[in-house]
Amino acid sequence: MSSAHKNLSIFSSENVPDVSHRRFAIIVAEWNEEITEALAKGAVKTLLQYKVEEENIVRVNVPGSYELTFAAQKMAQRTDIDAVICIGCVIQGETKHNDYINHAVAQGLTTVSLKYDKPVIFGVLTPNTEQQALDRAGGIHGNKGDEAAITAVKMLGF
Ligand code: DLZ
Repeated sequence: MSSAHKNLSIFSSENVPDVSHRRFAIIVAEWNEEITEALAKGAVKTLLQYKVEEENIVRVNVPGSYELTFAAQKMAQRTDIDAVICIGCVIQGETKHNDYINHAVAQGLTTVSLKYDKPVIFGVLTPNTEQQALDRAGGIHGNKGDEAAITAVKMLGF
């Protein structure tokens, strides 16, 4: 399992459904853009690796992670989207702002997933420092965007 290796990009390829004709939405928060772009790149690369057609990946941006929930709802309600991958990075700051954002987004995405009966993936990093984020966005701990994508792929098998 990925976390056992402390490298988020290593995952089991067993029981992976055929997603070659499935359609994915990737929603990317622009806050901490260097990180979220790296995560989004990893997610797209992984979907292509699993034979998803490029034209079946719909990418949209939102200003910050807090807005992921609303955009996820818009995407999940579309009949031509099978799964939604949400990408963000909320770094702990001097205030507790991050806690409010993280909890709201986690709760919101769960609600959207259950309401529309589709996988909605929480690809949001919640590190204490920017270095921890970089380590998980193509650094020493792999790319959490890869893991978000494979999670969406696997959840379509349910
Ligand atoms: C306001 C804010 C702060 C302080 N930090 C982050 C962050 O680390 N990551 C992130 O994605 N967004 C942050 N935001 C912006 C909020 O997500 C949101 O865009 C604004 O509060 C407007 O609703």
